[in-house]
Amino acid sequence: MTDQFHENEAIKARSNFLRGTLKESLVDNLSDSITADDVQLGKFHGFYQQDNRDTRLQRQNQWLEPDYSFMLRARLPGGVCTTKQWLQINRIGEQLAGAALRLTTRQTFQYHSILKRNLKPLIQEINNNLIDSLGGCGDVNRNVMCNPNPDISQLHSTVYDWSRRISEHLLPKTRAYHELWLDGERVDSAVDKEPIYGKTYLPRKFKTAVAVPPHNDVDIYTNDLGFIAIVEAGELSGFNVVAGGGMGTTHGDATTYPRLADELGFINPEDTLAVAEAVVTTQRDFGNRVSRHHARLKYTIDKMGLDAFRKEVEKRANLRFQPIRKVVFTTQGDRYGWIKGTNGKWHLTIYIENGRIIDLPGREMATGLVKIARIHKGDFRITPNQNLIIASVPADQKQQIEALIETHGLTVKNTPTLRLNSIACVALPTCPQAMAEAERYFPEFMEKLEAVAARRGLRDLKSVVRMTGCPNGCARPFVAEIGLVGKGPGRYNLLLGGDGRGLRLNQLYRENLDEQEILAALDRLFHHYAAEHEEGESIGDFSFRMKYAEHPAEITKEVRYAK
Ligand code: SRM
Ligand code: SF4
Repeated sequence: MTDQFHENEAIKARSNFLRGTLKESLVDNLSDSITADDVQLGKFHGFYQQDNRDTRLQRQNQWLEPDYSFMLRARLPGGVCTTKQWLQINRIGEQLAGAALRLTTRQTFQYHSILKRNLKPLIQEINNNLIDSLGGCGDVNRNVMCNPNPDISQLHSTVYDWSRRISEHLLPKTRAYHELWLDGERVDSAVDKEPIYGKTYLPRKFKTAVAVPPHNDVDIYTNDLGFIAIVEAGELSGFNVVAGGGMGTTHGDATTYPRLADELGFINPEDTLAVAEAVVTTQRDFGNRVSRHHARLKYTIDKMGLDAFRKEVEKRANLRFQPIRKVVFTTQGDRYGWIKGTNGKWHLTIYIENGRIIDLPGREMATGLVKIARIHKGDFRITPNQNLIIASVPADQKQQIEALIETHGLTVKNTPTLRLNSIACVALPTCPQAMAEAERYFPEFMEKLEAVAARRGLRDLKSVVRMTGCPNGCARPFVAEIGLVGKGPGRYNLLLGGDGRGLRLNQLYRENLDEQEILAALDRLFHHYAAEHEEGESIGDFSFRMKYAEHPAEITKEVRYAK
């Protein structure tokens, strides 16, 4: 290992396949934290060390160590869990985590505010319920997303099976996870090996998703690797493979950018794992291990050139990509309400504000879902937009579930349309990267935005609105029709022009705006849209057609829409 590599490369190399000193760190009673190296290694086991940012300064002034705790992210391919698992996931959270369960934008769940001493019991408990957290985070393939598509359920099970198989295939093979958390037998490092990743794993995180057109709820083009299901005569005939998507950027650094994935070609289903492995190992060998800001696959592809990258993958997978098949995506968010599946079972998508499973006045998400899980005979599916599908409900149980939905206020009837397609990332107080609020502020912001829309006669406006506390882009704001990206406390960059299908990046409209400025800018846009949009034109397409991002100053000064 030369000095020029990023220090994380040395941490991985000397970690003995992700063991580091995690065992010692966990039993060190002098601090609620773990060592800096172990913080990096913990991610591969699914957890992050965090501290409460609300109390950080106060504790610093009192010479106290930060209020440390841990966040654990589970691996849940395709977001599918049984109702039995759901009940256990809740119980474990109540007993061992200090904050409400959180559904994520990648179809899994997170526990926040776990004390160091509770980390191991919590990991053991979720494993007892057949869920693990291996590769939930870290420089490996993360939770594999899959379109939950309840209305074509026969195909869903085939496609879901592929997402599960990809996830299993790309899991780290080290025994460290079993040894450290599940008290598995210690394995000699000489026999531990990583056939796909090697000793230093990947240069950076890696994300894979599987989509079933016409729904792009997984935002397939924002993933490092995407498989788009091609369906012929109701059967899966293969996948269009896309690679090199990613959202993360750094404010003020033009060498970092959001990027949509490029098309590699079509493959037959039996080649799926070989192609996934070939893309991963190409990234392993060609990715940037010096600068983590430039280490994602999107930069590797831009550096190599798409043709060279495709050839390398073909060589490693021992195949030739076939010409890409035509696909049409029509939607980006979730579809709410009851949908009847082809097997006669019913599926209900419910809105979970910011993915936080919490009881609010008139909206008891935690209690209601536990009651449903106790009687429901099908499963639950977490969507890529932090929502939940109560899936495979037999017709004779629909009424009973509907009654619980009504009693606990889980119906979408009273939720404004604009809110149904909007998401915010976690941000403060747990996220160390947050520059501005997101989840905690978003409901208040949306209420104000909904009032602005209503004033312009757009009460039923449908638009993909996404807010993040920083430009890492955890709520995929760069493919939103209206994106708000945290710049500093109370300040956001406003981006416009996504197409509502996840096929076009939006563009920066104006920078560093406070709430009043954002609402005023969007008021002008809404007014302009209400007066001049074409039949069926979305607000994202409208602002793109009107070239808002290219002329922010002129449009802002536009008198016609100023009042
Ligand atoms: Fe994320 C880092 C939360 C989806 C891009 N993300 C983080 C951390 C772990 C902060 C940190 O570095 O310590 C956040 C923890 C906050 C907390 O307290 O929980 C965090 N990311 C989340 C979640 C929970 C947001 C949510 O509201 O649901 C999502 C968990 C997904 C999952 O289940 O695996 C989440 N993160 C995403 C997505 C969306 C996606 O993958 O579809 C992105 C953009 C796509 C991409 O990766 O390009 C995303 N997160 C990042 C980045 C920027 C990566 C980059 O290439 O620059 C970081 C920072 C980093 O990796 O250094 C980050
Ligand atoms: Fe944290 Fe930034 Fe991700 Fe939001 S976008 S969760 S603030 S890293």
